[in-house]
Amino acid sequence: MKVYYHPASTTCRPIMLFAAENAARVDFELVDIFTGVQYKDEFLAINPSHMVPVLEDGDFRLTESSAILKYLADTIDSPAYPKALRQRARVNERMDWINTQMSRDFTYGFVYPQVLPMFKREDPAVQAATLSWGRERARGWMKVMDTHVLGANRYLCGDAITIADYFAAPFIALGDVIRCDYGAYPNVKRWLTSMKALPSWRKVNEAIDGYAASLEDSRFEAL
Ligand SMILES: N[C@@H](CCC(=O)N[C@@H](CS)C(=O)NCC(=O)O)C(=O)O
Repeated sequence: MKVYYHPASTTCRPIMLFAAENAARVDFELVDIFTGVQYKDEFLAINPSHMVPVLEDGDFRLTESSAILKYLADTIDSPAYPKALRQRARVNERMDWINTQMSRDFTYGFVYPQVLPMFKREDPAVQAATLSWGRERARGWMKVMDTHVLGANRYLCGDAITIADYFAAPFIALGDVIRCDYGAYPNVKRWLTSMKALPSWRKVNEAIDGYAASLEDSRFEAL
């Protein structure tokens, strides 16, 4: 099984983390998205949406990090993607929530416009409005995550780690780049600390941690 990836990509790191923690046999092939190779015909034939990750298993090709994680978990029969209908539905629910609620506002609406040039709005007024909108909505989702999604639970779906946790952690940890400390969200902070304690976390995240370090003189708005 092969996964086209980039080590700094927030949508690739959940797959890298899950594979590393579960000894899944995956060959990772670098696509250097910072050089624009994803727009060349060769890669567009692999993914017309010009994005990583992309999984290849024989002649089967799959895009979308959430779908890839589920496929990978099932190929190794992982308990992190339970088979029981309601447990599985809960994992799917959490992953969709991270993808379409939290990530849309926190990642794409608040963090990326501050740290990735291609997401930064040229007009300062538009940039300020984007960040203000993203921050307010992200604060709301953090509160929901803290109080209702996690609450006293150890992980996003209860007391056992699932692929929802592998999926969510790199998105939430992006707050480190803009120096969010999550003090206002103690359950989120506790959960993220436990995810960061996974043996593979540091290695999987070294590219993004290096990028964060390169921005240490920059000023950011945090939550
Ligand atoms: N919805 C996709 C998003 C993937 C995505 O945003 N990939 C980014 C890296 S994090 C990418 O490849 N960007 C290159 C581009 O847009 O040209 C998923 O979850 O897999």
